[in-house]
Amino acid sequence: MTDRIVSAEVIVCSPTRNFVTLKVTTTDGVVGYGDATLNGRELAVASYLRDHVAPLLLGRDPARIEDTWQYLYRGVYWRRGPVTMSAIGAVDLALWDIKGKTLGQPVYQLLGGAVRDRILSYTHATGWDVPQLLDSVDQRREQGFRAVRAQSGVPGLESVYGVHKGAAGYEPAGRGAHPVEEVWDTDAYLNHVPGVLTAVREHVGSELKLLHDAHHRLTPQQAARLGKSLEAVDLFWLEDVTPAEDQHALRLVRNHTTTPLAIGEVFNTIWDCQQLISENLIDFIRVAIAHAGGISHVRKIFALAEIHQVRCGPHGPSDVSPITMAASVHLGMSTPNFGIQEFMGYGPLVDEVFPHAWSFADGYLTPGEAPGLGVDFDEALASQYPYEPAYLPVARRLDGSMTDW
Ligand code: GCO
Ligand code: MG
Repeated sequence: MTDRIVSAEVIVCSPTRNFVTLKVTTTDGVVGYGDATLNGRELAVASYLRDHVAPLLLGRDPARIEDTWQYLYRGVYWRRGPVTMSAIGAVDLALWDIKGKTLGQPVYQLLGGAVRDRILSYTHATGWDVPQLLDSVDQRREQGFRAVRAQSGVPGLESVYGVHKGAAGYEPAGRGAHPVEEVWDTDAYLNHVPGVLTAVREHVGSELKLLHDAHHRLTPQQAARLGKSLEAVDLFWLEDVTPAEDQHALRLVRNHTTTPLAIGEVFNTIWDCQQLISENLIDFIRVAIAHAGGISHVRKIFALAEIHQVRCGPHGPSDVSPITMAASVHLGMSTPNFGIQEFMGYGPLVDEVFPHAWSFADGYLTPGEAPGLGVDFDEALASQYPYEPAYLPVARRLDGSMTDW
C-alpha cells in the first residue's frame, strides 16, 4: 500500500537559542525533519504549521513533494511572505528527508548527484576595533576557513550589527520580552568601514576571501559610493547594501561599482529576486533554503540564477537549525552555480540536539552519506530547553527615528 503521512508535529525548543522543528511520520514508520525557525517570529510559523498545515498533511502521499509544495503554495490563495514560506519550507525539507530515507540515498543524490566534492564556506570575524578584528580573522584562518566575513565596531556607536561586545560569538537575537534598541549612524559607518577593510586586506594578503555585510542600511547612492571605495580591497562580496525589496534601486549601485554584490537573505520566493537576477544586478543570491520554500523552490531560484551567471551563497546564520544547514549542503553539492555557504557553526548543545552527518573541515562542508538530509533530532534533550521569547534588535537614527536594523 502507498505510504501515507500519519502525523506532523511541531516542536519548539531553545537549546541556547530558539528553533522550530517539524517532525513528519509516515505509515511505514519513516520520520522526516524540517526546520521552520524564523528568528524573532518563531511562534507564528509554529502556529501556521500546527493549526493550518499539519491537519492537511495527514493522509497525503509523502513521495509527492512537488505536488504538496504546489498544494500548500497555490492552495492558500494568500501567498509569499516569511511565515508562509518558512512553513512550506519546513514541510518540503521533511518530505525530501523522508524520500531519501525511503530510497536509502542522501538527498544530494536525488537532486542529480554531486557536481563537486565539497562546499566552500565562510564564517564571521568580529572585532570592536581593528586589532581585535585582525585577531578574530587570524583565529578563523587557524580554524581552516578560506573565506571570512569581517565586521567591526564604529567609533561613537555603542552597538553595531555583526559585532559582539564580549568574547563570545556574535548572536543577533536577544532573549527578553522586548527587542533591544540600538542607535545607528550611517555617516559614521561610511567614514570608518573602508579603512577597516583595507587594514584587514593588508593584514591577510591577497589569498583569503573577504566578505562584508552592510545589513540593508544604505541608500543606493551611499551603497554605490561604498562599493567603489572598496574596489581595491577586492571583496568576495559586499552584502545587503540596500533594503532590496526596491529591486530596481540596485541598478544605480551596479552602474557605479564592480564590487560583487550579494543579496537575498530576507527573500522568500523567486519573485522577490526575479529582477535582481534576470537584470544581473547581483552576483550572489542569498536565500536561506528553509525561508524560501525549501529545496523544491530554492532549486528553481538557483536554476534561474545559473542562466544569468549569478552564483549561490545561501544564508546560514546561527538562527537556522542544522537541518537547514544540511539542506543547503545537499543542494550545494548538486548545484553547478553554487558559490559559497555561510557557516557560523553551532555550539555543542545544538549539535547534541541535532546530531548531523554533514561536517566541516579545512574550510569546506560535506553532506555525509546518511540517507535523507542526515540530521536527527533528540526530542528528549530538546524538551529540557523550552521556548524563550527572543527578538532581533531594532535601530534608531541619532535623531530618534526608526531605521532598518
Ligand atoms: C547574515 C545575516 C544574519 C542576520 C540574522 C537575522 O548575513 O548572517 O545578516 O546575521 O542578521 O539572520 O536573524
Ligand atoms: Mg547578512
